[in-house]
Parts: sequence; structure tokens; C-alpha cells
Amino acid sequence: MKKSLISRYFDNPILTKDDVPYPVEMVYNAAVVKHNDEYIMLPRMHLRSGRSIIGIARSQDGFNFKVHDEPFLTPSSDSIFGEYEKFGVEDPRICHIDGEYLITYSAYSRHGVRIALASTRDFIHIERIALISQADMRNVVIFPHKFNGQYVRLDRPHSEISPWTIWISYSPDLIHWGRSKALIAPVSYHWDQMKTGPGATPIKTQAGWLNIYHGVYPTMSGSVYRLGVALHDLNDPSKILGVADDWILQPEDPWEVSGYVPNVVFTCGAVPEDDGTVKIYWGGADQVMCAGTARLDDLVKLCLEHPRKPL
Ligand code: BMA
Repeated sequence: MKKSLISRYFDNPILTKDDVPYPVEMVYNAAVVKHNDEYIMLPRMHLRSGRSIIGIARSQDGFNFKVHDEPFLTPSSDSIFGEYEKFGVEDPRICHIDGEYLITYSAYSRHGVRIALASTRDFIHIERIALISQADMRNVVIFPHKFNGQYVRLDRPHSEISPWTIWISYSPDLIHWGRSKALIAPVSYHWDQMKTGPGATPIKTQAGWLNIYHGVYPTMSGSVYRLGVALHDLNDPSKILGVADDWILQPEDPWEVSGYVPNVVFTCGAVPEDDGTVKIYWGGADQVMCAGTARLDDLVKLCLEHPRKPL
């Protein structure tokens, strides 16, 4: 049997609703980052109203997290954010750039889903900056590096007309985005044939930017969400050096195969370590948080040695 490139943490799931000191039903799709030698996790949590908020948890080892007494981000009740976050805030991602942590998240309202951008330096104070997409857009990850003075993001428009593809866009100021281009599209009769979408914030390696993304396959009993990898050129992230043909993670553990939404592994964050490994975090069945470890070299190799066409 082919060996899995990701070793699941022996004590998964690492976070469930029982670990949260206030009433929530699901804890999943968390952004994770290392800040001052501490791992910070921002998980999405479902309230009993069915709407989502974002919590905060801290860990010394990246696996054992303690959830803070209060949520980190709940829907705003004023300004333009109040209008566009009424139905909840979901699926955050964190980008560490210029000493600042940029947080992108899905803002839901009667107008659809769009992406909001907030910023923090200490994970105590958070400031909302702007809504950076129209409806309908999800899964925005910002590269933790500027290219020719420009911020660069990957995103995934939500459309019944075009295929659900990973796109790239550029911005001089984080507010105005453009020069958009499709990069990685679903491939027919392939594990990601229905949708591709950005997952974790891209990770810099010597060979290129590693993009851990999600792909969706439709079956007679619902969709299966898996994770895959692609490698982007170090200096020009619109250039794809390879998209691995094989997935790297699929729902297998009982809490990934069954739960609120069965057969889902979905990532919003991964943390590279100094020893060449990466901790990958994923929501299991839209209900719990899980973690695993892989070697960055192995993931890079998979992109380069057995690629499929990006578009
Ligand atoms: C996607 C998003 C994710 C979720 C996934 C599986 O469209 O809503 O938040 O984890 O579906 O249900």
C-alpha cells in the first residue's frame, strides 16, 4: 500500500465543542499560526442559531489547545460590516506580513457571501479593515510576501456558470484587487472534478510556494472533500510549477467520515516548522478539528514528480 504523506496526530480530534467554555455545536475550519512561540488557532464555531462565530485557542506544542473564555470575532453590529456579517463569520485564514497578522474570513448576509479583511498584532485587539470582494467569493488566502510591491491573493469565486477554480489577484493596498487570472481548475474524472479552492496560507520552500488546497468530488451520496498540493513559482506566484495528481488527505477517521457534513477534510491553515516538517490542520466533517504532520520536501516532490494540468 502507498504510504500516506501526512501522519495524523495520534490523539485526533484535537478540539471539539466539549473543549469550548461557552455553548457552541461545531468547532472546525480553523486558521493556525505561530506567534511568539505559541500556536494560535482561530476556529470557526457554530452557534445553535446555525450561524458561525470565530473563537481563539492557544497551544505550546501545536496539538493541545486551550480555548479562551470569549470568542475572538463575532458578527459586527455596526458600520458596513454589520450589514454584511449578519448571518455569520466563517473559515478564517491568517497571513503574517510586515509584523502584522491579516485575517481574511467569509462574511455571510442576505447579500450572499463575501470576504472581509481584519488585522491584529497581538491576537487581543482586532481591527476590521475592509470588505475585499463582492458576492460571491470564498476562501481568500494572502501570500505572506509582497511581489514587486504588490499583495497577492488566491481566491475562489462561487459560481454556477464557471467551474469552481482557484484564481489569483493583486493589490497595491489590500483594498483594491485586480489583474485576476484563473490558475487551478477542477479536472474531469479526477478527485477534484467539482471544485478546487484555496486552503492554507501558502508556505515558502526553496522550490516554490506550497499551496495546500481543497478539492471536491461529487458522489451519489454527497460530496467528498479532500486536500491536495500545488507549487507556485517563488518570484511569480501566477506560474504553477506543478499540481500534484494525487490527493494528500482524504476523510478516513470516523470523525472525518461522519459528522455534521460527512466525508469532509477542509483546511484553513498549516504551520511550517524549522525541521522541515509542516503541521497541517483540518476540520473533520464540519464538526471537529484535527491535525497531522508532513515533510515539506515530500509535498513539494509530489507536485513536481507526478503533476496534472493546472487548467
Ligand atoms: C464549503 C464551506 C466549508 C465547509 C465545506 C464542507 O463549501 O462551506 O466551510 O467545510 O463546504 O461542508
